Amino acid sequence: MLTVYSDLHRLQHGQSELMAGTLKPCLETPSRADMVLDAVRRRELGDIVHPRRHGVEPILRVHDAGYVDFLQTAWPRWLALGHDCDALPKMWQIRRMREAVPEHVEGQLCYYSMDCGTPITAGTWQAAEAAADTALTGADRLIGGERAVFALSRPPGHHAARDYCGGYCFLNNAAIAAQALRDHGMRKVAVLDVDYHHGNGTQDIFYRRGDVLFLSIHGDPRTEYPFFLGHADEKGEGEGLGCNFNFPLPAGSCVSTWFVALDCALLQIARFGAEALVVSLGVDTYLGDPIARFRLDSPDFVTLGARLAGLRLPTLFCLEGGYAVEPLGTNVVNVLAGFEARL
Ligand code: OKP
Ligand code: ZN
Repeated sequence: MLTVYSDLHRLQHGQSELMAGTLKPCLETPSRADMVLDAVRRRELGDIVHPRRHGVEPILRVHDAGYVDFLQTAWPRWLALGHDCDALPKMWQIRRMREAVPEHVEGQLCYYSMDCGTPITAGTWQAAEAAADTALTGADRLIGGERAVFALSRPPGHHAARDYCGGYCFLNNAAIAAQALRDHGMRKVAVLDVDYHHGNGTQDIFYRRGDVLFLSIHGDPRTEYPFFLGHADEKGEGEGLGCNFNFPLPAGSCVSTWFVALDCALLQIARFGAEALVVSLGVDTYLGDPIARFRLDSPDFVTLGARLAGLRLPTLFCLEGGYAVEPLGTNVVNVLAGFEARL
């Protein structure tokens, strides 16, 4: 399988995220991509290519122009305030407050963020743009006839919505790629999110769309991050009604429960008549993950890959979460190898 990778991911290296009342070192680190790239090489998955630059147009197909402008300008504007540390928001527009974009960068940081775990740093825009280019190059290859491509995208993307960042995500790589597949002639595209956390950003982007099916298997938001989206009764709206499927599972769910949900999701993808599949590939479903509570073991990821291959669709894998850094490469490449074994 072809891998798309850019070293520019290193430009996103935040110092800290707010966790349990204190600032802790960021869990979403450059070493994550190093581990995955290392495993791709060790297991001889296939060629590794650099992304092609696509510019801002395909990003603006799914993201709000004001939000993109904010991401591009936030760092110099933050520095101009005299700060010498990463930019993190500290308040939110909550119920009954005004939904208007503030003028000051500090207000905009709050307006355009979903949490305080997603620091904007000097290189955030460049890294996020490179991650989007990585997914877009993967989409190009699928259009060109490739059966499957791995976009080793970092920072991840699935929590980034039309106009906000959060959950370590800035640009929604999987959504940008799914839209590019649509724009290049794929009539129906499915996005399947297997990360432990609900893909609220991807759901937000496609919620009113009938041409992109979104499905997510994740820890039940009644107890798990991101709390405010990902419930089973979110079915889509308007044209998109019936094109959104959430499979929330209790924290601590066992492997067989997880695979039952996967089978339900795969059935819906087949029924929808998708012409291509984008997988938001988070492996924080791993039993050793520090911030998630499912129990998949490393060999289960091979099974996951094989099941996905059973759909017989052109498939783009976009890297999302997974914070047990040592086994991260093995778990990710297990999915890809399991997929190839069935092709
Ligand atoms: C990103 B992805 C737990 C803090 C959780 C946010 C989690 C973001 C997950 N103490 N903070 O979906 O893997
Ligand atoms: Zn996650």
